[in-house]
Amino acid sequence: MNISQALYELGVREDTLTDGQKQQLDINGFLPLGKILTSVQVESLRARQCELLVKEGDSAGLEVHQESGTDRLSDLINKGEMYHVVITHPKVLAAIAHVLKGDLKLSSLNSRSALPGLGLQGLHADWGKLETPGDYQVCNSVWLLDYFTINNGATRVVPGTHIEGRSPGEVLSDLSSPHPNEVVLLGEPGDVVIFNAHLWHGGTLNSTDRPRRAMHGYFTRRHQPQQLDQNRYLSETTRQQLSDAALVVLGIDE
Ligand SMILES: O=C(O)CCC(=O)C(=O)O
Repeated sequence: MNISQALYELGVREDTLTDGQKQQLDINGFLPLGKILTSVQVESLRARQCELLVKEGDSAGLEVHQESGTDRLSDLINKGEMYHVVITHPKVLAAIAHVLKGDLKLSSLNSRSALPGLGLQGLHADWGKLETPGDYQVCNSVWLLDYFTINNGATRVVPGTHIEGRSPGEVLSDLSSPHPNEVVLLGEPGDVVIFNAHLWHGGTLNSTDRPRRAMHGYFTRRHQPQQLDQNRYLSETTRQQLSDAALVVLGIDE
């Protein structure tokens, strides 16, 4: 099965996104999809995250990356069936497919909690210079497990910066300061926001007394290496749980 057939099988159609939504992704580089997860799904993801952070302790996140000021987990596709919605939800896949021209696979599924008083990231893009402008190679989805508010470390984005093809480091003297055009992504638990990962973005400071929890389903073009080698990490249990179409989205060799 190829990726077009897999996306069709998972319910992605030409009209899964409206023309307005596609335009918003093209022009602004991000698209809030609203509520994608039920409160039961959110609860089960939060509970599993808690459990994994305790179980993995100092090794949590190591498969991909640890970051001070945050709790991170990686390889979540292999850590519970509740995570598989990230690679099977038609609206999410339609938005990713729009940015990546239908040529996609998961790169990694991680969670990132900005800890109280911490979590500020400099503005960055997840890719360097593109050989062909507009030929985007990476696209991200943020899955909110908490409210994202103006002061709890919500993600900020700078609309339109994916088009210009310059990295924030080339243009800005201070990557941590607020950008005059930035938009902070506010939302509710269960919401998903898609953003073109060439867009300048970053986590903000969490000035509350509770962690801000979210997951990042990061996708790339099929010929690119994955942030986490999904073929190497795939467990037999996960293979049994996933449909053939989902395995294609995961980038598993037949
Ligand atoms: O969690 C966030 O708000 C943003 C995370 C991010 O951009 C990153 O880890 O590169």
